[in-house]
Amino acid sequence: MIFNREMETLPREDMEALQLKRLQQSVRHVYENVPFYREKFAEKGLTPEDIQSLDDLKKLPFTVKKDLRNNYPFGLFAVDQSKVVRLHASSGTSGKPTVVGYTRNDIDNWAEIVARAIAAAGGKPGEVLHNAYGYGLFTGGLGLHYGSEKLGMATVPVSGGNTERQIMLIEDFKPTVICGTPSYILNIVETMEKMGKNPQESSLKYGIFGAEPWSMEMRHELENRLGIKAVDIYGLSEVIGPGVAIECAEAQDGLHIQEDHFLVEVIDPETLENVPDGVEGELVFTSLTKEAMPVIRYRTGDVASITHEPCVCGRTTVRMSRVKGRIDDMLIIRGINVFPSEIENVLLQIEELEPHYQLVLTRKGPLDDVQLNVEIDRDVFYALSGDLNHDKIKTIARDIKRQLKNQCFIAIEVNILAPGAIPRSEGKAVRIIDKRKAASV
Ligand code: DLL
Repeated sequence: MIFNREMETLPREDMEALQLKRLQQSVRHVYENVPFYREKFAEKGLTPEDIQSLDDLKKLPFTVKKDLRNNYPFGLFAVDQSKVVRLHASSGTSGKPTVVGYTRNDIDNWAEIVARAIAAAGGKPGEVLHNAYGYGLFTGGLGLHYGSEKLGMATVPVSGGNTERQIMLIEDFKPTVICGTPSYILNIVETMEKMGKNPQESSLKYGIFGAEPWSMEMRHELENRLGIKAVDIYGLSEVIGPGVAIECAEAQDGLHIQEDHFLVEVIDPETLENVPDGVEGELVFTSLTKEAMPVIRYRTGDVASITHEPCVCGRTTVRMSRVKGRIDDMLIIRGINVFPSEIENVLLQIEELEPHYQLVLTRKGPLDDVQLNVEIDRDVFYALSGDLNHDKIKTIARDIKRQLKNQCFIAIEVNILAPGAIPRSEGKAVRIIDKRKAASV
């Protein structure tokens, strides 16, 4: 067998026994090899012997992104540098990036994790996979690449950008699976349509989309326009990269966490206490098999919930809900909390709009102000002879405001722009333009 399906269907007791054994090994590994962890454990009076059950995980300190930055570049590595065969880094908006390292075993495990994920999403050995995630320091491109090869798929390492060429390759190589950020895939679909092609006639059957939040409405949009089944893949560099969790094509209802490699918790970000199944909070992961850079209770900043309910696909692993967004990206509009993905879900239900939007944050006196930029549908735009002051435009803007009020309980200003006015994504979409800092200088 190419990959270990058995691990996805283990009875709970067996999974938990395996997790405990691996947790104890990981804790010992960091305690013995990473001064940062040894010091943090010492502050709490802990040694690896204190981890006798999975519940003891709660005794361990959290790790946050700042810890990675403070130990830049290799301070959290738990193996000698001669054992490290790959480095990745996430860009980071300011200052130094966060760096992660992998041993050969880590790369092999990661490939297996992603191979499983692609198989769960519908990929099959012998078929072609078009990989439009960016190759480079970002984990998306190479992460999907190694998994796809491991599964036995002919992998097209096309990366992001050069969209017309991608479309030619899709026509000629006839992939069944396409991978990329949902926003970039939308860009590909739109470009196909502009070129007079019918995306539904392509060979594609499955999409594996992630690396950014996307709403259910965006899923419907991509599935309908491309004639595929689209599943959500989740991961982050600090924990390994893509493949930490994946939706199955059967249910498309929550992402199966690859629990033999990652232990999940959901915490209340204020109290830092664990919350029960079904309650939203911040995802926290502990790696169970990583050698080069294990993480203990890594706070992801991502908002989701988990469930132990069985899934129709037969996998027994815990599932997480789709990620609503990062805590940092949550907008507070006159006391109401809202994530851009929730706004997206409303916008995509409105027929007269293109599925592109941006939120612009500014400061008005002491208060934050949010404006929503959206694009009018191409056909509507031409029917109105491109007149954005037309009464019909004002009616549409009012409708958007009403829907946002009804469904997200927020009141914000809406600017309707011409088709194509919002920059298209070739990787992770920029949904929030934050002008507040610039304004206060
Ligand atoms: O985005 C890894 C990845 C690549 C995942 C390809 C899926 C596909 P980073 O660049 O470190 O790694 O960014 C990780 O992206 O903490 C989330 O905030 C966000 N994210 C990743 N997947 C999803 C998803 C990769 N499916 C950060 N839904 C994470 C929502 C996601 N957000």
